[in-house]
Amino acid sequence: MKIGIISDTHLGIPQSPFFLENLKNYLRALELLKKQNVDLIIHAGDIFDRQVPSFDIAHKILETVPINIPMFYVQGNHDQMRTFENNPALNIVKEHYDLVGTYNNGIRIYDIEDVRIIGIDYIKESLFEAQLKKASQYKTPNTLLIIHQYITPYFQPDEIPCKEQGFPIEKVRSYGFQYIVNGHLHRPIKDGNTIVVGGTSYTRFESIHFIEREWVEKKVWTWDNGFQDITLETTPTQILVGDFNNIYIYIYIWIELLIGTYLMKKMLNNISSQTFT
Ligand SMILES: [Mn+2]
Repeated sequence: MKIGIISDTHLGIPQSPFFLENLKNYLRALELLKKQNVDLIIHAGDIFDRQVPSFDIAHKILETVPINIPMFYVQGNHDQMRTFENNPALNIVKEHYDLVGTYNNGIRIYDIEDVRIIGIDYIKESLFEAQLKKASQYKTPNTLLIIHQYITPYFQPDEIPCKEQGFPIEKVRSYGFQYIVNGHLHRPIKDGNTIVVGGTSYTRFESIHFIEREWVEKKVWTWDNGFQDITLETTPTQILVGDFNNIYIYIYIWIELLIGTYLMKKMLNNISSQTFT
């Protein structure tokens, strides 16, 4: 039994030129995993880019990029959509994909053969340990824990502008899960039985994840009693590096969002999955 793992696809990002590239990378990632004959795909969060996306865009994207493999998904900080009730992101994914796992006490659980998958949706760092504790009550000897958090040392607090300090991986490990999968951070890392999946996408924050502005290699993973990485062939895309303390950057981002959303709607009317093959 083989499981495919992807994360941070940031679909529907309304900023050009990321929108089309991210859609292409998502399709490429799914194709790679299909070739690996995976029985399940784990998505470690941030399937969509906006908490408040245009729903017709979200629907159209998932229609354009279909998969016929069940998906286990935890919600990232981007796709929680806290301004709506009942997590519409989840409902949109459910409508188009075979979304597996059920919530028990706020923890998402799915059993496949002798493997248990436990997912914790993105949560403020101050509340994360309580969720971990809850999740650990459900663990079995062969469990994959899926989270979407700022985890140190993979995350360095000065790396991106953020209010969180970062939660230490040692503390996560102390709860005894056999395998740990973290989304959220876009640079792929393997550290024993822990992986940071890394995003398939380009976003503005990506630039800050660069080491001396080199392109971050994008990866998807498989799990079969251990993690294996597969490099995703991508088209490097020009990224604007912003000074996030500068108010003009925020004005620029908002203008870009408005224009980007308009362009995206126009583009979506003209594309189909054929566009990417
Ligand atoms: Mn995230």
